[in-house]
Amino acid sequence: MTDLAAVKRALAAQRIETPSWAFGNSGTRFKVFAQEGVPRTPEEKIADAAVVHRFTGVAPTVALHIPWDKVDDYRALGEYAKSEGVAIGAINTNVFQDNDYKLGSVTNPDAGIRRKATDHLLEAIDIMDQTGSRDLKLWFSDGINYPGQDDLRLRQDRLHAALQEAYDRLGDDQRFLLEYKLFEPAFYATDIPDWGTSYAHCVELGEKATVCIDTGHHAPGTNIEFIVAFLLRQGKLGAFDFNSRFYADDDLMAGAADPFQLFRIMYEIVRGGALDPSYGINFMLDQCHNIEAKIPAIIRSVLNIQEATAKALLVDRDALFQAQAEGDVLEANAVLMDAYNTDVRPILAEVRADAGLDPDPVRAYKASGYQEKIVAERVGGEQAGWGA
Ligand code: LRH
Ligand code: MN
Ligand code: MN
Repeated sequence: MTDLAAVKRALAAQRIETPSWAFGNSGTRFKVFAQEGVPRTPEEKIADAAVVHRFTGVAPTVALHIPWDKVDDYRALGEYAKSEGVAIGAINTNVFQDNDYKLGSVTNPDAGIRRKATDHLLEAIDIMDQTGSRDLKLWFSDGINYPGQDDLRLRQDRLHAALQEAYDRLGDDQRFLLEYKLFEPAFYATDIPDWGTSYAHCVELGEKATVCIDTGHHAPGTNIEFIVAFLLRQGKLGAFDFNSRFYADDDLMAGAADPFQLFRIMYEIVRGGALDPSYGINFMLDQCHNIEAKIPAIIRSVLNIQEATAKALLVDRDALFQAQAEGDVLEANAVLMDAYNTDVRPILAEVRADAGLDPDPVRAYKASGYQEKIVAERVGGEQAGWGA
């Protein structure tokens, strides 16, 4: 039997981090459909993130992407976030939009360009010192398009050297989230293509280096919950970038394409005792809303993750373990599916009501007048960075 009060407590304690870039205009390489009222400054992105937190109660931090969110005074930006009721979360590096990085950033054959890229990582850690951020999220677009273009093994050596230098600069309470991605923009070989490569570099670096799983960064059909279970067992899972995909790195709303997969992932999190913020996993969103309104799409993503989590918490684990131990294949599967097929929206509505929130955050946002206010006040929104 599941303890409903414990389920509600776990849901109330859950935390999800929103990405600053998801509030701005973004698009595909074909077209950016600009929307009215999108943020023009990092402050306005933070203000929108604060609105998501106000309506959901579980999104108190917002990740920044540098230089998309470059400001003169990061301490002041942190203070501003605080005044809005949120805090600055992970700092994301960007070594993928400069002409110098055509042949790679930290794995570039040119030592001068590697220096420039590594300096950016160090600069990001300086920013973390000012914002009080714990997490530095690293994703490298580095790779090659043709066999023979560069030496696969040397590129790993260069990657390690840059990571080690940045790792040595981390403060006591800071850590790496090392993200991987199968392909794009490199098409033949990516330098960190999968969790195994990221994991191996993290092990080589030490305990402050952990893997970040972006759910859109795998080959179709990859069993992501297996990766979650494996990394948790090794103590090397640091974060998620949640989003949905139908084809490649689609960056759609979390839980939109495959809510069952999200449930299976969250079940492994619950099973591993890793849901509570004290465990240290950063549950982030990494999405781009190309045709849908930004703030309600992010609220919807938060709700989808909450629903997957609620279902995972409802799994009768005693019954599941018993069926597994008895080799009762059908019963074990049925126990899991019972939880998945439960309508958890009433439980979440209660959790919100208990926290003094509207049980329906999307509806409450629409009724709040905030969208009309930003459309009226903000003229000439900026692009999130993609395609900028
Ligand atoms: C790369 C990625 C990475 C970047 C973000 C904007 O595809 O997932 O996390 O920082 O997109
Ligand atoms: Mn990502
Ligand atoms: Mn991505």
